[in-house]
Amino acid sequence: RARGALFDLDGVIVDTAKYHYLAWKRLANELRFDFTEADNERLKGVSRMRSLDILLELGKFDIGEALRERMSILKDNWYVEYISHMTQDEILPGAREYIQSLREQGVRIALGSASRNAPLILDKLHITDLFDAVIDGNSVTNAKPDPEVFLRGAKSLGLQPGECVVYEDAEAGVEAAHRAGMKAVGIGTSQTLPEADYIISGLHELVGKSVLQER
Ligand code: G16
Ligand code: MG
Repeated sequence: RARGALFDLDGVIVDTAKYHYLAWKRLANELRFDFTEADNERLKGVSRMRSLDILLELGKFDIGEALRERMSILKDNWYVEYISHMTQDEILPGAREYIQSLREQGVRIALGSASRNAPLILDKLHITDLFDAVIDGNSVTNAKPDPEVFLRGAKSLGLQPGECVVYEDAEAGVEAAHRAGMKAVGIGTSQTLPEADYIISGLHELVGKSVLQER
């Protein structure tokens, strides 16, 4: 039986990808090239600087470290402006109910996100209190698929990795979970997440079900 549940943020609890997309597109347009929603798929679950590198590669830009740093700050400022208008209504269906039900069953809950803006997003959604621990891009050195974020999550909850289950929408996150020695519930399809141990289309599917069924 799982004693800990580790949740990714973007794509699992909230769809922040649309705001990342708007901000990255704005940066691309400033640099005079287009950035499509299909391109944006490649950035899901990927760290901020790695995302910038992918974007610059698409625009065929080869620029130095100092300018890359400035561009990432520019993008982040726009992104933070977009998400500062977010409301509780943007929590994905079932996410709050499901996490709440796990808590009531005594399961410990942690966030395991690549985003440095995770605390702000949790605050905007009024769900900070649902988490016993928050591990995000501010405290993690090695991005997914490195298992660091989930190993730290388990540790913060006082649990062994094998006692935790991960909820992820990105392939890199599923890989990170496996490398941490955890089972991964994939939010997506068997096409997008072929390695996941269990596939659901969203957390709403699990509301009212026992955690036993996920392992
Ligand atoms: C999220 C998004 C990524 C984003 C990353 C870093 O990851 O999926 O697209 O690049 O966080 O975000 P920030 O620029 O806010 O630090 P996750 O792990 O929550 O899916
Ligand atoms: Mg994600």
